[in-house]
Amino acid sequence: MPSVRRPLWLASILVMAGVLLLAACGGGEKATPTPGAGTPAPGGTPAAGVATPSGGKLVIVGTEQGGRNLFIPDKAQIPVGTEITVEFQNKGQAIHDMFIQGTNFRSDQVVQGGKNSSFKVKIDRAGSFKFICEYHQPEMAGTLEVK
Ligand SMILES: [Cu+2]
Repeated sequence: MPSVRRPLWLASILVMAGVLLLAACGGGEKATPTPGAGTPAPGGTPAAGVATPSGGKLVIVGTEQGGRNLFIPDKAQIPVGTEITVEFQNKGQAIHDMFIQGTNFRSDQVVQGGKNSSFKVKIDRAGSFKFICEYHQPEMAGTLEVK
């Protein structure tokens, strides 16, 4: 009788989902970025969020926080077919760079701590592009939406 089998089937799905959820929560991959790791936290840091161009200029920061190398923010959005100046600011101590994969657009290959590197970007097709620091990939990466 299907009326007997169905609840069992449902129950096992629920158990599996529960196990998956537990596994997802238990995974230590996303260690919470706890403050106090010597991170200078300037008031105006654009924390999460998505960077968008202002006056034709898009600012992306590269830095280190809590032993990690990262872009802040790690999401940006620009209009399709429009030239944008990306100002990559290295506010960390290590060397970083910024390269938009699948394009020829990139910062200087060596951007020392405390230095900036500006470059022009114009992408004529909509899509999602990954940008990386070539020194700290895959950890240091972000996503540029062109739409
Ligand atoms: Cu880097």
